[in-house]
Amino acid sequence: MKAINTTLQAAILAAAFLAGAPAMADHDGHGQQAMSVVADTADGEIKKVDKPSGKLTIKHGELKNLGMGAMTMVFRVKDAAMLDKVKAGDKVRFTVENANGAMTVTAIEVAK
Ligand SMILES: [Cu+2]
Repeated sequence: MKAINTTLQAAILAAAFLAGAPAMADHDGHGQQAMSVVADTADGEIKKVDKPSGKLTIKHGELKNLGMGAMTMVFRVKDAAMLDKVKAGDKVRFTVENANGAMTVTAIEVAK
């Protein structure tokens, strides 16, 4: 029975490796993010900075991974410090994650 057990263990290890492979092949160096999180990066223009509620209104270009065309919408920000980096009228390049339906800006920088 020992040989059979070893074969079974090898098969389980192979299956575990294959199941993990797609996460390691993630794009743009976001390999550490959970597989349930979808993210994309787009250009946009800040329309409003709402510090009290920690939200940004951004007119954004297409966010293909998130299934959105160009539009103006309100995003949450992951870190309140992001609200101090931008002001209405700024052209920005930003990354959005859809974490369980909550569109959250996880990175933002003013386009030069
Ligand atoms: Cu949108």
